[in-house]
Amino acid sequence: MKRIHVIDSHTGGEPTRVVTAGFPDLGSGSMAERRDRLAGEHDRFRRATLLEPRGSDVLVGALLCAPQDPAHTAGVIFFNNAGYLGMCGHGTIGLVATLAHLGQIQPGEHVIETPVGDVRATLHDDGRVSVRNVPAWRLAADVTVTLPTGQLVTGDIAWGGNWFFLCADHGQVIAPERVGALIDYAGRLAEALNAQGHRGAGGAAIDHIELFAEADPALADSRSFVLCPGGEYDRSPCGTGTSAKLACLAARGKLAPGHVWRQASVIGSVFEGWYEAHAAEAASIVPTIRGQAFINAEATLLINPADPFGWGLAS
Ligand code: PYC
Repeated sequence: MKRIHVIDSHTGGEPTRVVTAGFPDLGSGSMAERRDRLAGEHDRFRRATLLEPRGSDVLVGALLCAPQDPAHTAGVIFFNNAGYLGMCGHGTIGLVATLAHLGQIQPGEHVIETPVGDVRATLHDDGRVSVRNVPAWRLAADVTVTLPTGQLVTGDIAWGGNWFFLCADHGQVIAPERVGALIDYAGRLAEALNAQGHRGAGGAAIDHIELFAEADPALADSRSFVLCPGGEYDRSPCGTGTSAKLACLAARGKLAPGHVWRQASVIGSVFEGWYEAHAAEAASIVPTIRGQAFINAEATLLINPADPFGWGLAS
């Protein structure tokens, strides 16, 4: 019997399953190198942890790793039902809340290594967590995509730790009762975007779609629906998506450094975000996202070798 120890939390409604023990030893090296080893040699552990029958498509996994630099607090590899994520904002908040729950960290600043770079997470005394993310930038402005219906949608392509297409002229009502329709629509948009040759830097697939609604001043500066790779939507406002949004606002001169932007998710949970100029890269910003996670469960997952679905149902 294999045993995988996990702690579940949610950040603004979006779950994070932190794996604290039970995955294979990935050796040393950067989180990107260890992620590649996990993906190439041990992907069944991702599937067993997140997919049915013991997981669900909405779960995001976070493998807690020893950091490469012993001065850092931890390393992490994020994954979901479809594969691996570069960074994950809500997941980093969940990881920090988990480490605090375990008594492994105290309030203050903690450097966390991710496959796309180090982030600085501050655990506040009230339990909120601020994540100073990897640099974010807008790669392309006003990119037009044609949907199979003939509809033209124009938006920006930006990096916030993952690749995003961000648009507002989609004509969709962004509301929780419409998530099924929004998943379908954003999925078609993602297919069209990639089929029409739009890519992130280095030819990376743009695998997150962010549909913005009209401002809802009583709630936040903006509300959005975010489609993640794997076809599920983010219940949180998406930390990397909010970072990409801040980069686009900064590039358009619509938000000054240090000003707080309140980003709401489709279900109404809110992250605060702001940015600093990037000292070395004028086209980039350094975003910080603040939110809070709550612990839901401490569990041991069991994988019985006799169980035909023990390593997860194919998704
Ligand atoms: O918070 O960055 C995020 C995120 C990415 C995918 C799901 N959540």
